[in-house]
Amino acid sequence: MKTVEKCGYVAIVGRPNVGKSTLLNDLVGEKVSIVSPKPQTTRNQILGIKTVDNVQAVYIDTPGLHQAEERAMNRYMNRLANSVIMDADVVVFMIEATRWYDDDDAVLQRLEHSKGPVILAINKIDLLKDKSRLLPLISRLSERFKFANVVPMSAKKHENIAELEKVIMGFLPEGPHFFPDEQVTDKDERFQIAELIREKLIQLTEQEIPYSTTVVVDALELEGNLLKISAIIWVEREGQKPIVIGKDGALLKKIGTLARKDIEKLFKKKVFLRLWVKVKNDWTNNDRLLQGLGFE
Ligand SMILES: Nc1nc2c(ncn2[C@@H]2O[C@H](COP(=O)(O)OP(=O)(O)O)[C@@H](O)[C@H]2O)c(=O)[nH]1
Ligand SMILES: [Mg+2]
Repeated sequence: MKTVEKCGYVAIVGRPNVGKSTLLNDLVGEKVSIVSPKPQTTRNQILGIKTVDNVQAVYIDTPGLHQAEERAMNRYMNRLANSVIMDADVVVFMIEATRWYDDDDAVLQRLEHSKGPVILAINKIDLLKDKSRLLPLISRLSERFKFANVVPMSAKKHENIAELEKVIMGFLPEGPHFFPDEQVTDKDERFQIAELIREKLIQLTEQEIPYSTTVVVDALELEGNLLKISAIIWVEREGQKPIVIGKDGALLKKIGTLARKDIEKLFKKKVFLRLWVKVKNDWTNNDRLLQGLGFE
């Protein structure tokens, strides 16, 4: 007898910085979504695919929902997160065990629009000294929404992830797999490379720089086992250029070295990486330019 195939979309939603991308990477076992302590690291919708025997979960890592909508970039990210909540077969609503913000409330309110079951994932329990504090939190939130299940966990410390995965898999509908069983993400090489560079950029710069830069791979060539890459870091203003480059090019060099190591690890190839810094005026506030850079 043939076993029944199951497959479905699982939206991971929550405010910025709660740990969504960390969870996605942990679930699929590869760095498909970049991570940093700064909010708004994830800008695009990224799929992480995990197939276990006859069951395929297609996780959707969304840019965090947040309230400030002035910039075209933020509006775009909120729209994305909204439609994902409505369309997913299962929603994982992620919060932090130790904090509650207005942005968490904003996401909670949108859960009413979900068509599938919503699982409450309480992340970062490694930071919670007194675990008994979880109980009042769970009962307070359960009064506000009928969660299908509640799973306290730590994405970073890999605690209770298997339990969360089991719960999710149990809710997936019957149906054929959407992707080949060995595939782990929907993004192509250029995107993954640009993201790894952007991760280092975000981690190594301060203030507005992480939010006002984007990265585009403009050349990619494989020569034997050597991957030759040329990428452009776009900044918003002329004055940001020397900041990204650093004294005697030191910062740009560091970004390049760290990114190269991650790219080598991901593709299991030797990498030659050249980085350029260029100015594109006010790209985060320009809808047409965003489209040109692949934010559709
Ligand atoms: N202590 C702790 N930190 C975590 C945990 N999960 C994620 N983080 C950290 O929280 C920050 C934001 O994570 P990220 O996955 O980028 O959040 P996102 O904005 O929701 O995608 C990063 O510095 C992570 O290392 C966790 O379980 N425990
Ligand atoms: Mg993220």
